Amino acid sequence: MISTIAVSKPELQTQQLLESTQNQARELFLEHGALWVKNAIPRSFVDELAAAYQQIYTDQPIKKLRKKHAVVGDQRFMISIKLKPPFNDPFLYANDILFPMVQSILGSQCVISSFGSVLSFPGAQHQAIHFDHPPLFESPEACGSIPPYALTVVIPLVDINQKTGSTAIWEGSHRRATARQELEVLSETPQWSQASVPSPDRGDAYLMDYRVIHGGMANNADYARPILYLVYSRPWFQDTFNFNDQKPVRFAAGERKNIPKKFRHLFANH
Ligand SMILES: O=C(O)CCC(=O)C(=O)O
Repeated sequence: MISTIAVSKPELQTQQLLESTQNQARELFLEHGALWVKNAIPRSFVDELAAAYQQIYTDQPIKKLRKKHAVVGDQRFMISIKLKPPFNDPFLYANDILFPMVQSILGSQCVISSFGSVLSFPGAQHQAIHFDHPPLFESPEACGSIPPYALTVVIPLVDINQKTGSTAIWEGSHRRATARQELEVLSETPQWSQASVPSPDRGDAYLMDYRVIHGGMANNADYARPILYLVYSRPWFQDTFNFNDQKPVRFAAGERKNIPKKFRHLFANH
């Protein structure tokens, strides 16, 4: 993957990005529509999230998951996370490393559009290649030239490798006026080898512009591949495309009040 950045040990320890790292991250993201951020979150925290996720979601009978959650591919589910510990934590949704990067891209007024996960079970086939949202405007030139309006931060809960499959990303497609035709061709004849493929370890994250062409790859491992995602957007954007049956953000009873006051605006649309 071309667009990659590593958070240094001192940055991770002090939980503060150097201005130069933040600027570099922003430039890379704007150009490529994606960014693989190495060492973004302490692994011990990711392992805590992974253990909770497994118990609450992965270990459920597949029949139950199919009934309650969106099916987004063969043996692949999109599950809105029920916000309660350890998920209801500013360290996750307003992370000191990742959130300033997001704000530098979407503006300081950005909000959380959705908070969920994609769970691919062993044997899941490649997903259909897609945009996360249909183009906002009729004009392809306009769509490619506006600044980002929404982006997804993906936090893998297992190490991602060739076996587990990753998310294949067509870097730069968010800005191409020809992206719609490109997607049509890829939908008929997928060319997975042309895509950029991050292989993040636990603790890494990757960001994707809502306009970038991408698709989840097959899971050929013998264990599930859960990834958490946080979609941030400019405050005016409402994702009516992905969420009609399930809520984009789900609070467990009594949990909303545990959001620190200074972060409540992030949940203003929910
Ligand atoms: O499974 C993945 O890697 C990506 C899933 C995805 O892009 C989606 O469901 O929109």
